[in-house]
Amino acid sequence: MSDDRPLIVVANRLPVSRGPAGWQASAGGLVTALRPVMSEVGGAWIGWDDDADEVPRRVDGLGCDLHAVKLTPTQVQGYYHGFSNRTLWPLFHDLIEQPVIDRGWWTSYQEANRAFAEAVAAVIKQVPGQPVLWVQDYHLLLLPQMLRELAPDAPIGFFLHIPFPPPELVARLPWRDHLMSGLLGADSVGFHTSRFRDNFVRSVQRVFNGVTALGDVLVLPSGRQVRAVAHPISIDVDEFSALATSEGTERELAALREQFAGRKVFLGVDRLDYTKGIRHRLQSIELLLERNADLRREVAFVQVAVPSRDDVKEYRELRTEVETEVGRINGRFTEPGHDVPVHYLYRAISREKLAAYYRLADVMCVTPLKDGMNLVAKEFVTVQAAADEAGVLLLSEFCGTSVEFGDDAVRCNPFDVEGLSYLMESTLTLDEDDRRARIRRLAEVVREADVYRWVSDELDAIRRGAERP
Ligand code: GDG
Repeated sequence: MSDDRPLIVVANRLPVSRGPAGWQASAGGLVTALRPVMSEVGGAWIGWDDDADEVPRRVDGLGCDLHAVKLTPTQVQGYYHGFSNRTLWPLFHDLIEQPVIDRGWWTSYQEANRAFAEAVAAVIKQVPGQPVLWVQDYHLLLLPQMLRELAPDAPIGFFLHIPFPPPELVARLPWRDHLMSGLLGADSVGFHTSRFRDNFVRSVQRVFNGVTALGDVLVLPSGRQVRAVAHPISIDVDEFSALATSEGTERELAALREQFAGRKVFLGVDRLDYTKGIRHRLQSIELLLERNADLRREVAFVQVAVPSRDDVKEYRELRTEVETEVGRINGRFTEPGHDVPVHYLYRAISREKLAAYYRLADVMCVTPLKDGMNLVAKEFVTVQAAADEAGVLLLSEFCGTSVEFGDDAVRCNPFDVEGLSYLMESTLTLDEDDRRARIRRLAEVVREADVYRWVSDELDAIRRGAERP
């Protein structure tokens, strides 16, 4: 359906932010994934922004119109900080933190989804023909059904960027029926992996009687059909390959190579989120250095921790814990006259610097406790292969990426802190030719299924789902 129909993407956020130089396209998993596509097919992007009245209609490099949804402070608190980030996020990530059930938040979540639906209705009137509506992520689980009521014949797709949990966890939500009905308003509901898709299908069948699953298709008691599909998200491979050897990246890399000369570099790049396994990773690093006094001068750990949701209590606590652990490791193992073992950057860095770190890394630690996909892993292998580097990817078995990557990544269980520390140690002795060959094969996997493939698979599923008999 990248035919001539306009595409309306609906996501919690608009893909822009306001910096000192004005409005610009912003960074982040979802934005990274959709930007190339929106530039190609055009259309509109609807999302919430604090400064809704000031958001410009167009921003360079996005290729689509922007429409901002206005929410009241109470709605933002309940819908976003509350229900999305403190109820759904922990519940959908296997209870790493305890989800909070709050009726006021649920009211705000419904109101906010309704505000998004009204915004979509207004935009539909402005675009020619029947647009394709593509809803993104856990903030908007109710929206597909609301849109179905507004535009009964519109092709509607939904994609979930985070894991979908097993039915036993969904059952904890007092509003599970509403949420499942919300999703079933779509023609196609997409997930990163078939395990998440199967969890969804089983949850629907547990919540509603009389739903049959025939392959990818769910047949509802009304006879309506909904596709449930698994489409792993990916990256723009050409963009990251070019970035790998760009002038800016080479410049940054030269400085980093000088700074870390003579040391092996372990790298972590994550939003500062409790799902990403940063605490466990640091504990493994502590054990590694405790066991190996010789490594204290020979290895460096760089952790880029991008600030995230710092108005949520659990995230502020996580930051304190991470910073305490970094301080403890450096306090215990820094030797006078030598550099600290752990370099902790609590900020986002430029794309060139990010690519330079990807190239510098001897071992990339992608060790989430649970992650829908994890684009950092895909970016790392792509950048490394493009520059003919020979780093190692240490990859959690609990992220979507590990389903595609198989044994060319060093697979780990991040809950096993001691085991992880031994695996870290073992990566230091891997043969260079073997490492380079693995990186190449992993990069090939990413190239075979890049972000363009993801988008075309998704849009195709929406089109097929919308072909009503
Ligand atoms: C959610 C799901 C799923 C990171 N630090 C910097 C920076 N980044 C960019 C990375 C990457 C993106 O942010 C992070 O994407 P992830 O996929 O790793 O993680 P989430 O943000 O949790 O994304 C996840 C994703 O949605 C897509 O569906 O994979 O499972 O949780 O692109 O490069 N970019 C820059 N500076 C940084 O410091 N410029």
